[in-house]
Amino acid sequence: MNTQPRLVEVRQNVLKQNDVLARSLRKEFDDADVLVVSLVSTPGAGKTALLEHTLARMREDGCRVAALVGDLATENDAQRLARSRAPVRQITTGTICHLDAEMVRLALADWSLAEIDVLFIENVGNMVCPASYDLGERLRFVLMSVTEGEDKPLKYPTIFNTADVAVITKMDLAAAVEFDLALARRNIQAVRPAMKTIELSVKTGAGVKEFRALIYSQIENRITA
Ligand SMILES: Nc1nc2c(ncn2[C@@H]2O[C@H](COP(=O)(O)OP(=O)(O)OP(=O)(O)O)[C@@H](O)[C@H]2O)c(=O)[nH]1
Ligand SMILES: [Mg+2]
Repeated sequence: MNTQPRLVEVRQNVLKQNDVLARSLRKEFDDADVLVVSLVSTPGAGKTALLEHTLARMREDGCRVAALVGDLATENDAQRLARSRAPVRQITTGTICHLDAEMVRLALADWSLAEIDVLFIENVGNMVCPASYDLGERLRFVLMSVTEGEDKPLKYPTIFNTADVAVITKMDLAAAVEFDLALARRNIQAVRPAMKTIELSVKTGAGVKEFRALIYSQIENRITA
């Protein structure tokens, strides 16, 4: 007996259901003027470190930021982000390797969107599963760190194709690991021609201003649109 077609059908239905919910979430976010920004990467590429820095700086600028953060287990990342005093909520997924739109909806159920300007969503550390799940975000960043090598875009093209901007992190370590920045850029462009790329380090602060500026430019676009 061949069960393959049925499995494929069930998976397609789950994905379709997620898309419908993500679409309605996106409308809700737009109606409430909340810019939703998601971050995807392999485990440990520096998503939380970048958010720790960004939440603190954006709050200083008077921007009302909040964050959801997904991990299989622990509240560690939420605890790190909560130090910024922004509203933060951890989503623990158990065995699931990605966030989905329903998890986002549930996590936000008792939050007032009227009190948020920018909502960050840190996905579970994984470059494969999150690529298939729309979370209703307007801006998706894919992060790759210099310590992972230059070939990640070639190995995980789907996440680069579903993201809006690529971020190369831990640039302060680039020389130590002989990271070839030109090659990494070429690999990103090979998968996704003209993809915007930012290089940064939260340790030195290089590039983090550009990251924030990109987010602010999205808010301005919404105001002038
Ligand atoms: N040298 C250096 N280390 C960094 C930088 N950014 C993050 N790190 C370190 O990398 C490690 C992982 O950083 P996290 O921010 O926890 O990474 P993450 O992507 O949130 O990890 P998961 O949530 O587990 O997927 C920590 O030890 C950070 O201090 C950076 O710019 N430079
Ligand atoms: Mg993290």
